[in-house]
Amino acid sequence: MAEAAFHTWRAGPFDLALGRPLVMGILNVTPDSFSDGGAHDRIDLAIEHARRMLDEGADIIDVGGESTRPGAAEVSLEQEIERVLPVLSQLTTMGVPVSVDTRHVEVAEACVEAGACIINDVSGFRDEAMVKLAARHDVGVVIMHMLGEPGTMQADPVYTDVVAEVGEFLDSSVMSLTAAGVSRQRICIDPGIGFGKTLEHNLQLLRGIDEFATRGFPVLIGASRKRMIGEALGIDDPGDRLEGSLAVAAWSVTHGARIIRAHDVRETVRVVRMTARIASN
Ligand code: HH2
Repeated sequence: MAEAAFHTWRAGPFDLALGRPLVMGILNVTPDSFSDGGAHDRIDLAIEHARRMLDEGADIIDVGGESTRPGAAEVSLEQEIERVLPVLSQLTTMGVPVSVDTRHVEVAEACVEAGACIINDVSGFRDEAMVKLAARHDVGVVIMHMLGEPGTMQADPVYTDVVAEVGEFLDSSVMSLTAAGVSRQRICIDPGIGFGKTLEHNLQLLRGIDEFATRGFPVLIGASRKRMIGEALGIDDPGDRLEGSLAVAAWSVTHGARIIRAHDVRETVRVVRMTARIASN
């Protein structure tokens, strides 16, 4: 197992220990996310689900109000804020690390002001305003790679060397964040499984995790229930992709990933803890 260069990931008031892999529980407060759309789009249901994930061992709750699957409905900024803010505010008062999954600076800003300790930006801090926001606050950041935009990203994605190209993108985002004043201890990188990638690209990225990990930042992998698993195993129903998701989680932590973003927290926590235990020789 590759060594994490940092022992902790700094995220606002939290120093998240990276001695064991962390699990980020997914809380989509959307009507149309690809696997759990509509399941938690009422505040009470969302909080109940977050509590369940925390009981099951989630280290971070990732709240998102916009589905980024291709074909998802457009959401206005006001709508996205209306969806995430009440849930996120309530969770932050519980003293748990909460990240906001958004590519919109206005949403990120409202959530950081309400206590979100991580900005999880699936567009990888391409927006200078998002970089400046991160620099103004002491939050953790997840830089994720996405090819193009959600609506069109799966239309024939092409790379010459996907691991190298995704790595170059992440490096350049790291540079703009650190140049703006974000300390390296606050940065986490994510190759963006399924974001403008074919099945083969996703497999290559998973084979390349060690290479991302050698950059010295914690690596996050989010493959939970994704289409790549459906394609690899011939399973259409995202709810039936648990075993494939767990296989990716075990592979990822073995190869140096430190954070796994997951829908099925109980099972994922058990798998990553067991895998890490075997590796901790
Ligand atoms: N994947 C999704 C959303 N946010 N963030 C990071 N850092 N990494 C990921 O791989 C990632 C992410 C997409 O999955 P999901 O939230 O389950 O679906 P949807 O976009 O349909 O809401």
